[in-house]
Amino acid sequence: MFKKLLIANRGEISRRINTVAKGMGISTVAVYSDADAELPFVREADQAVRLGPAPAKDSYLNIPAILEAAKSTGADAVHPGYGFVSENAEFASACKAAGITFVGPPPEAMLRMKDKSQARKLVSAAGVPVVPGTEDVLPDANAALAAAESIGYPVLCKAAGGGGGIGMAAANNPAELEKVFRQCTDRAKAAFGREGVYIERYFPAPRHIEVQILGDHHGHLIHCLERECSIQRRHQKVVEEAPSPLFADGRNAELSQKLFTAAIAAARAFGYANAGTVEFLYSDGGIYFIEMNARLQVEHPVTELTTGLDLIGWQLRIAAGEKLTVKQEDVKRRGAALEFRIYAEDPVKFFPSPGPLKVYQPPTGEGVRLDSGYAEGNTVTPNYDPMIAKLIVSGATRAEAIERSIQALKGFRIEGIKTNIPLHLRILQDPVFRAGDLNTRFLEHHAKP
Ligand code: MV4
Repeated sequence: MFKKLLIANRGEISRRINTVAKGMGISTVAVYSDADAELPFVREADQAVRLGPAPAKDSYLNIPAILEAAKSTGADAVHPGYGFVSENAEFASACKAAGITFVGPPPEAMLRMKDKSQARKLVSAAGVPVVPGTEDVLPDANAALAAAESIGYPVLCKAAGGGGGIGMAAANNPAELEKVFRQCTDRAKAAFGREGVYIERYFPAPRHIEVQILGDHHGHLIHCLERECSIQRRHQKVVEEAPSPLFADGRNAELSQKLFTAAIAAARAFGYANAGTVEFLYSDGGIYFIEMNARLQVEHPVTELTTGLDLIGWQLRIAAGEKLTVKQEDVKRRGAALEFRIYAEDPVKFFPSPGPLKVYQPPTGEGVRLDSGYAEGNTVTPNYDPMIAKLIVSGATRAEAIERSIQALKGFRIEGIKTNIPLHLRILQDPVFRAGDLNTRFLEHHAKP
């Protein structure tokens, strides 16, 4: 096992990785920017190294500074967390070249997943259902128009270099497609430096369901069931849960098996190892691969609480070359869990709300876990993502987890900044949410003040 782990991240995930690593006898190094010097993750690690000024490009995205911190402290491994350098194949390769283990998938697998059009082609060849669409990026608008005739309208134009919804645009007819194709190409070029665009059949209100994967470097690969992440706003997830209400109580068992089989086949096609997530859309009774993420996801705790697996612990053991000793048949669901992302933002207008946490008293209770990046007295700065904590609540059933969640959210005292806790309470009171009838447009129509 590693002797010293550098955690190349901040906030709640840095703290969580620190706790797990120390529990395995690994000593830890935090890295931080000037904006974060006072936060708990900095003082809780065994050592802490300043990366640079507040802007992410100077600190948490500053690859030379991170590598230097790892070398100067003698770290033998780096855990990137999520976001920042977590899906950067060049960073993973640079770690390897410096003799430091990157806790994540092989850089080659990361590169295979990066181009969304190539990823589609690769998994489709492996028998994974993908959204009907083009095999490759399209040379021009005429090629798009021709392809759309066989796919059928509406279609969605996506940037191959994109992901996470950046640069997508839908078209209902040929005239719109011509316009949207140019827009999407221009945006792809500006955002990703590459103009490749492809089209898919557009599902107007799908569910977003993803499958957790764990694989070791000895060929053993398992799935750890699914999470539903349909409750989001502008591609920012708000509430996630396991199981998906679509599959709760043994419903749609055949479809869920199809989903898990597809996820494993996709991960194998990428040559995946370590923890990863395969994302699918569900629409009209079918599941369709959209992309695979080469990182531990923000919402991994709902999987931990419902399977009993320690995902970060397995990431570290797998990265150290150990065998994944969990068999597929050992992965069983116990109960249900919901995760609420607590954002420093206005709960009605969604404006950011940085400021001092004058009062910060998290709730406790049966089945309540809080992964928080902040403590009372800290200041939330506008430099990074507005997520300050994740409240994860489990119960024997979804209904029990929902009731416990309402209690916990009502008991969460925060003064000094605005948070989206009132939004979470509105979601939990919504009859459509309670019925588990979710899709990615839920917040456009429900949980209104
Ligand atoms: C789609 C789609 C509808 N039809 N693809 C957005 C993020 C990116 N990973 C893929 N996304 C979507 N792809 C087709 N063919 C709708 C979305 C989408 C979405 C997907 C998952 C979670 C939230 C979403 C919010 C809006 C749109």
